[in-house]
Amino acid sequence: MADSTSKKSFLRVFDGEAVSPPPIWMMRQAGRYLPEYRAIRANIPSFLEFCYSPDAASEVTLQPLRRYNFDAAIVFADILVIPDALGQEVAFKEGEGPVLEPIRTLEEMSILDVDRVEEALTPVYETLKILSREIPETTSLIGFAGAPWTVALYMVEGRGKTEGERARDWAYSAPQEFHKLIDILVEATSRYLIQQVKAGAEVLQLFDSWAGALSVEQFRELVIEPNRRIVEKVRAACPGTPIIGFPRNGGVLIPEFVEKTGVDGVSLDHSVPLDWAVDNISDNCVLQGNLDNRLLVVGGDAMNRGIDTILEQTKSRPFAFNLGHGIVPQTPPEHVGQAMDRIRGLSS
Ligand code: 1CP
Repeated sequence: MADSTSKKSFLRVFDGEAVSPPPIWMMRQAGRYLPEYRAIRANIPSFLEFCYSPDAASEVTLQPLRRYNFDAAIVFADILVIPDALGQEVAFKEGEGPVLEPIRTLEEMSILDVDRVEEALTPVYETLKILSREIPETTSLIGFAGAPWTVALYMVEGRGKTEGERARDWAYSAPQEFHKLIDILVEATSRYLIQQVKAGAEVLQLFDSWAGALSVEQFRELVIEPNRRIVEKVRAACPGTPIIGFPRNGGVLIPEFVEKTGVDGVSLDHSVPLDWAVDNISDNCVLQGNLDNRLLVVGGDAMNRGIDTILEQTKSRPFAFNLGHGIVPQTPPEHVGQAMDRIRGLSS
């Protein structure tokens, strides 16, 4: 008979267990800091095509697992596959990041077709199926999507490196119009996540990377409520699949986010004091985070101190180790291995 320790450690935290050492994965654990990623990326000119190539996408998902033995793998894809699947023009330009044909009126919104999404994203489900067969049996498989506000920001602005000013203005000046866009995204994202679970995703994460750009009122309306609706829809179809929210830079509104959305876990950015999170976020919610990604660039004593503080502050709670935001390309790969050893108590 299976005892609790035979279950994957990342899944055990969602059963309420304070696993020690905690399970570890890192946002953007696949990516440009790894030379073996850059080698594959160099052969595929279009980033979206890369996301839609199950062999290449599964290979780069596996690369960091071979080096570091993470407890979870996150499927290689991007949050902007949703606007692409809805019919918006999306491209990734070298040195510039994502570029989209902006949607700023109801008429421009009318090109979006929710009914295309599930089928258009079949390659991502294929990647998940390959990964379910190929990841080690102790490793959990994570599926993901961007949360509606964060995806809408890129759809409206047409590019990254903004604070979502146009999107926020639109949401204030014509809330009914903006809510139409959010409704489309709630539906498309829910269907996409449900298909990911059917293809083998064991845990889901919703990235709301730009949650912290909003006022309190807009945070409730554009972050909490859409995340809540997605959790409700996905849970109805896939009961038992843990869902992690990531309202990045949500600050003091994070406990309210957890309570109202009903997420099973919350990923915390590096500005959140973990002792405060332990005291203020419901015990039923797994905490995840929140090492500053700059500490992985710097390494050494500063990194070790950051790790030790996190472990100390979370030892009584079901917790998964992660960063406050994704690994940056300048990160020396050996620092990631040193961090893993430190977290697992394999170095002094
Ligand atoms: O040139 C390259 O190789 C492209 C770099 C890259 C990568 C590796 C992009 C472009 N996306 C990804 C993969 C990716 N994106 C993953 C894969 C799995 C993993 O973590 O290993 C995930 C989960 C994402 C999610 C994502 N994409 C988010 C949410 C998380 C976050 O970082 O805040 C966001 C905001 C994006 C948009 C995006 N995609 C790529 C870039 C450069 C950006 C950011 C654009 C910007 O705002 O400047």
